[in-house]
Amino acid sequence: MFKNMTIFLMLSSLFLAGCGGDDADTESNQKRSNAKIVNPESSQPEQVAPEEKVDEIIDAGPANAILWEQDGAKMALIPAGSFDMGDHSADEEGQNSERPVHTVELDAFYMDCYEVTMKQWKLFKKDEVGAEAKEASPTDEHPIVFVNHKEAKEYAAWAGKRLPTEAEWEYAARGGLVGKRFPWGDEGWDDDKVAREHANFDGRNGKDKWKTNAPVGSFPPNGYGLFDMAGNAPEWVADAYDATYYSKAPKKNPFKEPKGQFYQSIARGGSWRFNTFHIRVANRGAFNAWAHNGGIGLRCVINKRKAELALRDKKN
Ligand SMILES: [Ca+2]
Ligand SMILES: [Ca+2]
Repeated sequence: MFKNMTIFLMLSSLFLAGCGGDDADTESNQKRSNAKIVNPESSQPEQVAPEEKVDEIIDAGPANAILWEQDGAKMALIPAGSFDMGDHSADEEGQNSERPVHTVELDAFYMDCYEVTMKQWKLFKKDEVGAEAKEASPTDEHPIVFVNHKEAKEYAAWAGKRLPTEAEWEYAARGGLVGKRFPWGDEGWDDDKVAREHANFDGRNGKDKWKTNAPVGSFPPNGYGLFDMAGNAPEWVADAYDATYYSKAPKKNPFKEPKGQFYQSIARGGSWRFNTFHIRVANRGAFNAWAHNGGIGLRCVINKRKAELALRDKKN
């Protein structure tokens, strides 16, 4: 109990310090806080004493995270930084569109720890889930799939968030590893036994028991506390697809803005329907933005500063 309280006080200070100087680290401010710090690696919130519940601090792990009230999503902090985007393999195993490898700099953001679930989608659109989605995702804990790009953006806007840029998605999926093939490392390419310990993709074996989607979070998270960045639901990103974008993208916060209605966007992370080639972190899947037949889902992000301002506004 004493230990829990100590951890809670330390984390309250940490989080509130990031919200600006007018959030003095006082007990009253903490009690009005809407910030919820959670451990993205723990599937169940830790049992906490009543006085700690008042402050809505649940738990904390190595990655700072918040609970986003509108859709109840746990979101992990992805720190500002730079990374090398694209296919790093010496023998160019990926597609031409994944090269050249280029350095990208990104601002900090929060990302949903899990793919958006059927349960969350139903909060947004009551009873509007298609038959194909229900078949691929039989319970509320499975990811929503078979949404088009417009619907994915509408969900993100409803939740007060946005889709990640393609660069943000890949940076987050790498989980702090440098130049690796998958979110967990390089292993699992020649023999997919290792990959099955980490991801749900085509076929079943080992920890991968699913023919279609698995409930979100059925495999270990990556280094940033994000689940299912390889496999399970493929995930829409915000950008329009451009096969040559990597040779001309700006270094800082790159984003290829879609124009009009009939553009192609990109799904990342591969899926339950495809093999290990598609669950590589560098893999880019181009899909018609208006189509539902890609079996694609989503997860959302929000800029760090924006999230902190939103949480502070709720307090006032
Ligand atoms: Ca499978
Ligand atoms: Ca996924």
